[in-house]
Amino acid sequence: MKFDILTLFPDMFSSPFQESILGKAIEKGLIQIRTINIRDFTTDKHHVVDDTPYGGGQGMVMKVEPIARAMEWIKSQEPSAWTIYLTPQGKPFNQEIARDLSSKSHLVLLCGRYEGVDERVRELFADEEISIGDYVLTGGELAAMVIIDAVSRLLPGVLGSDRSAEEDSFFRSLLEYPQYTRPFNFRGSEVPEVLLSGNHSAISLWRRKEALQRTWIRRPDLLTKAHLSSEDKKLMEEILQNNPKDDGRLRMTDKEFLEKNAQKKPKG
Ligand code: 4GX
Repeated sequence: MKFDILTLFPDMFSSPFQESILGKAIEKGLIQIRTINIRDFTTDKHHVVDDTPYGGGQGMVMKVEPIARAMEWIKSQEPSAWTIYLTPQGKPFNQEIARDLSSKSHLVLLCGRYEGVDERVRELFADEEISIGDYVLTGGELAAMVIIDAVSRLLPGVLGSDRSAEEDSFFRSLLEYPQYTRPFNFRGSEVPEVLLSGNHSAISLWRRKEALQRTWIRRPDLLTKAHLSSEDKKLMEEILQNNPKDDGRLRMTDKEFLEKNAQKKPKG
C-alpha cells in the first residue's frame, strides 16, 4: 500500500515510521510512505504557500494553487489515489474507517496548517474528510500519522501472523481483557488463578467476561455495536447481577461510573 503525505513539514515524518513495526513493514515493501513538500509546488520567487483570508480575520489560509499542482502531479502518476483531508470537521476516525481504508491501494493524506486550506482544495481534491478526535492540533501531520499507523497494522504481514488474532471478530468492538506476565506476585498483587490453570476453555470464558465487564463499565456505548452471543448474554447477566464488586483492579472512576449506572442495562 502506498501513502503520500502532502505537508509543509515533511521532516516530522522521518522518525515515526522508521521505528519498530512500521519500519519493518517499509523494509519488507508492504507499505511505501512518501512525503511531498507542498512548498516545492509553488511557482513564485518566494515560495509562498499561505495568504490572508478574504473577508479579513485572524491568521493565514493555505493557498489553493500549490496544493492543486501537487495533487495533479500525484494524480498524473496514479489517477485512482484516494485523498483524505485531515480536519476537526471530518468524519470521526474509528476502526471501521481504518478497515475500509486498508482495502485501498494508494492513500493521499493532505495536512493543513494555519487556519486551514482554501475551501476549493476540499471541493476539488478531497475524497473524504476525517477527524481523529474532538480536539485541535497545530496541523494535520499527527492526524495523518495516526491514520497511517492504524491502517498499516491491518495489512497482511505487517503484524506477525500470530498477532492477527487481535482483529478477531469475537473481540471486535469490545475493550481488551487484562493481560499478565511474570512475576505471579508483584507487591502482593497476584495474577488471577484461572490463567495458571491450563484450562483453556475456562481461560477463554474468563477473558470474555472480563472484556464484557470492562466494556460495560468504561464504554457502555460500545456494547450497542458488539455482537453478543447467547453465552455473552449469560455472562452479562452475571456481571450485572454481581454488580461487579471491587476486585482492586477497577479504578475509582470506574467505580463511580458503576454506581451511577448500576440500575441501567446497556442498550442493544
Ligand atoms: N483531526 N487539525 C487541520 C488545519 C485546519 C484548521 C481549520 C481546517 C480548519 C485535526 C483533528 C486537527 C488542526 C488538522 C487544524 N483545517 N485533524 N488543521 N482533530 O485538529 O484531524
